[in-house]
Amino acid sequence: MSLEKIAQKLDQAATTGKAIPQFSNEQEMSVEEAYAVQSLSMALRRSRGEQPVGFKMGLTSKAKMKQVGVDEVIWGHLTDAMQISDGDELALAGNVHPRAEPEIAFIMGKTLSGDVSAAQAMAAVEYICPAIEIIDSRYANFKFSLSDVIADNTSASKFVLGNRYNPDTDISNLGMVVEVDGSTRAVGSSAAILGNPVRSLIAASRMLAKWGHSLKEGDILLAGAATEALPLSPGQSFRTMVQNLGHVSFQTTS
Ligand code: OOG
Ligand code: MG
Repeated sequence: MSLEKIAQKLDQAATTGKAIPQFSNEQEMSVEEAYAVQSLSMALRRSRGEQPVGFKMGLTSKAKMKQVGVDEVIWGHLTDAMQISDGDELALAGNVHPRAEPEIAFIMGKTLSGDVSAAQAMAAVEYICPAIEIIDSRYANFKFSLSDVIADNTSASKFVLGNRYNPDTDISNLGMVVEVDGSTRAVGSSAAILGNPVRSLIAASRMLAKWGHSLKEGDILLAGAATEALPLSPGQSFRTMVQNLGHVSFQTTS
């Protein structure tokens, strides 16, 4: 199957909510080819009017790597159509098998590209926010190889940002709690994200440059989940609290 055809199949699965078999069962796909598919599927989203708003890092914590059985850091694209407002409702119809996970987001104030130090990375950040990512693998049973998940835009579906905070807040080891309908369902620390979420920002700068992208003023970067993702069902209230950064939430409907 051509890379263009793979991008179309993934796009169709994402727009219809119907799972497809993972491509790695049928054919070899290199990481380079997988990022090319990701880029082709972004072109399809852009042709429908979606605007890029930044990037996401994935599999930056051991909990996430273990949950999906892939142990390499990956990145994907975010668009305006993926963002929902803090406290909003999210209809689950049209999704395959959505899950949600607690994250921290960076909002860039300046361009950041290539190999950078932690100080350079943080100097380019305008705000940090507590965040939730809603992921939805387009592959049956949420099963995929490294190349499969990259081609699938790293399972990106939706995201929610909480209030913006000044980046001089120390984010290296903040407690993170996930509540579903008021009950604690997962607990972690921002230190689970590559030891410090700043390392995810540094990795993004380096990895994006390799593929001809950079973080620009106003771009959002999701640093990756600190705990495993939790499956969603209709009628839930999903909330993440990050120590010193308040909370962010959304409600599911059918
Ligand atoms: C891949 C996306 C991983 C994260 O925060 O680790 C990710 C997946 O789990 O389906 O977004
Ligand atoms: Mg994520």
